[in-house]
Amino acid sequence: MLIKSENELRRAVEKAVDNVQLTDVHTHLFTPDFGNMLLWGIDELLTYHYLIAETMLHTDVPYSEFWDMPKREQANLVWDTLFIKNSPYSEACRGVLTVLSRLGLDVGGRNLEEYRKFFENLKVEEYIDIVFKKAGVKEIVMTNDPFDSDEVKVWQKGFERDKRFLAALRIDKLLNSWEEACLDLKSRGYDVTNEINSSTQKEIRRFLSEWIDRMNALYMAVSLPPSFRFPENSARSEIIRECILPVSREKNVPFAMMIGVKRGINPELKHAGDGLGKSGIEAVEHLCAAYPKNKFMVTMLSRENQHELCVTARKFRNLLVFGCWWFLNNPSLIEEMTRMRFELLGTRIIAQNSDCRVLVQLIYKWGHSRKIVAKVLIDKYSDILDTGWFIEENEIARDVEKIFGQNFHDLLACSL
Ligand code: RAT
Ligand code: ZN
Repeated sequence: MLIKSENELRRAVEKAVDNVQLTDVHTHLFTPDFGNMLLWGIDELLTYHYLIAETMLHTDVPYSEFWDMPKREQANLVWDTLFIKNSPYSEACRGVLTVLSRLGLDVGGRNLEEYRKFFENLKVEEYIDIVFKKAGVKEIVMTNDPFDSDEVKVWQKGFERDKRFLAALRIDKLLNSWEEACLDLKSRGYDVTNEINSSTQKEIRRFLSEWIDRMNALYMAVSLPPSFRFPENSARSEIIRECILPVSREKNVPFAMMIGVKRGINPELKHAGDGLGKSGIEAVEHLCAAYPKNKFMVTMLSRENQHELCVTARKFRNLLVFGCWWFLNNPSLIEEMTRMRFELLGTRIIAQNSDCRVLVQLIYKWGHSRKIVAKVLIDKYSDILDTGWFIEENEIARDVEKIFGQNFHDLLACSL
């Protein structure tokens, strides 16, 4: 159907964006086979680390006392502090309200015990179906750490995978703490030494290939500090050059870099204590130019890096930018970034990923992002309609499919 008016445009874009069954390329969710690694209840939702960081700004409860509390008490403190003693309009708080509302709970009742009862009456398997359906999510990519002993046990035991859960091999330890990774690999029978000589390189490649096969991992991923440089004289650089890049090419699994995190700027906050910093784009430029047969996915954490990342992504077909990561996953910044990406990269982006740690967050993270992406898309189509260009409804649906997942699958499938 041909779009003939602004009203029809708005309706068509909203329909396409609301209905697209999307691929979430980066989450921290797991299948139920991973036991309590799959977080899903109301107490998990309230103790999301984004909310813990906010809670600790308002209370004088010592950090150590907070960490010693049982989860339910931590959740009570978060609720009381952020939802009762203050208005919950921060993005992370608003997310909880969106979730409660979309699950049909009485948000205005402000009754935490009632919400708890609702979740206690659900089985996790049926809950997965409900959440995927409400969020319009077709499949999600997990973050799978071959250095996490609990996770390793599950993979080694084997399980029948729910097809909606895809895997990504996370290699932070290998690239950010080589000495520790080396000890770990040694204890698991790999013949490695601290010095990264050719036999150690071979063993690291063997380790990566085995885990990619075992998990059927779609890409390898790492989070990197703002100081990340490539090439440079470091263990990280050497492992990337000699191990990651060749395995990535051979196995056809892109190398995803998430650049700009400063781990533990407030160590007392534990996993809620990370910050960010501006990075350089040169490493990405160099990798894409020097390794044209390698596929890269990149997201950067600092707002200041977004423009140069877009410009770099214009130059290299082996680079796909993805998502509005972590501290950028806020409406004002998603809108700004999405606008800039559409203007510089057209339809060739992965507009968003959820980074969910708690299953039910899929509902709000995608609900909120879809609205913003739709709004920006309407503006962009409207600008081209003004020139006399025509647009068909199915062209809008095509574009939306791409930016919500198809571009990811196309990157995996393409030959360079
Ligand atoms: O967004 C988050 O939950 C962070 O804690 C990180 O996990 C980050 O997304 C990452 O993957 O390192
Ligand atoms: Zn993440």
